[in-house]
Amino acid sequence: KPIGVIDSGVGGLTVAKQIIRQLPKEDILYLGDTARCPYGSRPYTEIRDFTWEMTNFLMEKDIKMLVIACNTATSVVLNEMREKLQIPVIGVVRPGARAAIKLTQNDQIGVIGTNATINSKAYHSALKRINDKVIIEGLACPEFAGIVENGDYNKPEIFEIVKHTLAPLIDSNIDTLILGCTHYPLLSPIIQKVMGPSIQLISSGDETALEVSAILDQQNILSNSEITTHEFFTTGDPTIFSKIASSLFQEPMENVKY
Ligand code: DGN
Repeated sequence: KPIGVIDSGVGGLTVAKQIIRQLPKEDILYLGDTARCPYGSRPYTEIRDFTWEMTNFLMEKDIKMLVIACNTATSVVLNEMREKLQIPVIGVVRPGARAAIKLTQNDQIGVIGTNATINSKAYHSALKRINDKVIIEGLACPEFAGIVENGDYNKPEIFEIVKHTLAPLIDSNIDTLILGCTHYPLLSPIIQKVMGPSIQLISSGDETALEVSAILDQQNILSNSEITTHEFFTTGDPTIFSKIASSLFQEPMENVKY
């Protein structure tokens, strides 16, 4: 049975990539709700309903585990999904928080994400639960996910938008910055340039994949298959989705289904 991965769009591909890298014998079923992305500035009830719709689509395809590869959806519905679903469910917030705590030297951590993620204080709670002395600077960057979904984020004006948005963090004392939206790793060269080389950027993909592996192992449902399938579905335009996926995976991804 496959591992299900959902996101509001292409952002969760940054997590799927790490799962595929760390668990090459697993089948993956990915769904991105590109048609309704971004989720980040929508009311919680809508984020909740949309996330359930995506989940039900994958549940009908009989997944063995669900990865909510979207910080916004994780912040709003992770607990509810865990209660209601009979399969293991993980989000990306706790893994991201754990990775940041491992790396910070001065216990001052920045978090960027959508309005919903930042307002939910999900990272705040996750970080404080691990280390209550940590100082957290949260900043919503509502424009970033849309920039990524449009696919051409290498235009010069994007650099200016990123610089302007991150200005409040540039002069802060953080030494680590959590990319608290799975779309943002696609902007990481630009974010790194804006923040400077001394700031460590954290994407939750790696740590999330580690957690997926640990849970499958614990439940004894790791796959051993030599032949795997990775299927990608989008509710939006498969052409743009394939273009972004191909550049991220550095291989042609033509089997994106609508
Ligand atoms: N990729 C999603 C996240 O991690 O929060 C959100 C993108 C969006 O819908 N704005």
